[in-house]
Amino acid sequence: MSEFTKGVKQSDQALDGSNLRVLIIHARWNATVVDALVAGTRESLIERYNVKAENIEQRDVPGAYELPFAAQRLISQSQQQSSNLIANVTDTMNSLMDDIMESPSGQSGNKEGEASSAKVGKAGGPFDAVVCIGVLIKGATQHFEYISDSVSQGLMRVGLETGVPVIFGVLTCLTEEQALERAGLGPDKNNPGHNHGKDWGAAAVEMAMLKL
Ligand code: DLZ
Repeated sequence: MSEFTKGVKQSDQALDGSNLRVLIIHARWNATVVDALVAGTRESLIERYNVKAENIEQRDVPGAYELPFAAQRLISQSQQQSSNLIANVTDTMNSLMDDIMESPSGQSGNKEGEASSAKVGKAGGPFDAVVCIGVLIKGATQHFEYISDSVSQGLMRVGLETGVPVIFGVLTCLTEEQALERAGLGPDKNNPGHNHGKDWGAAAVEMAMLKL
């Protein structure tokens, strides 16, 4: 018998996601399967990799086709908000310094700087990784091919263009049964299949922490 086992081998690195901010975007098409995949992703992020629940943002879009656009827009917004916050804090620090330099005792009664610094937390920071989740099931027309192709290319492009890892959490299945099995919802209660969302959570943490 072959020793080959299909699937991803776990990373040898010790991965601690406790300081990461992760965005999950999911489609509303094929919701039963998508919901199970989202749950698998969250479970892996939180329970296996210690990502804090409050550092996971979740958004939904109509269908898988919308995932690349949503990822691009939400990543850009989070990066923009974060630069605005840094600019505000820098301004406040500068005016505090001016205050201190101008005051005869060399002290400032202004507590504004403290308050602003406290706002620079993970809650408002840029996303370290994005997991895009959808389920495409082949129908009688060419829709499946067009959407699968656009979504896979689009998500890769968003990741490369923004510098934020975008995880391809899109199942492209020929049948509903295939989709259910890949979300751990197969008909065999003893072996319902592997929930791929768990691998996507792991991939998000590993790619967010990628460094030399
Ligand atoms: C139109 C369509 C079809 C036929 N199939 C799916 C599918 O299996 N999974 C999915 O996530 N979305 C599907 N959609 C919707 C498109 O992704 C998209 O939402 C619409 O074409 C509007 O742009």
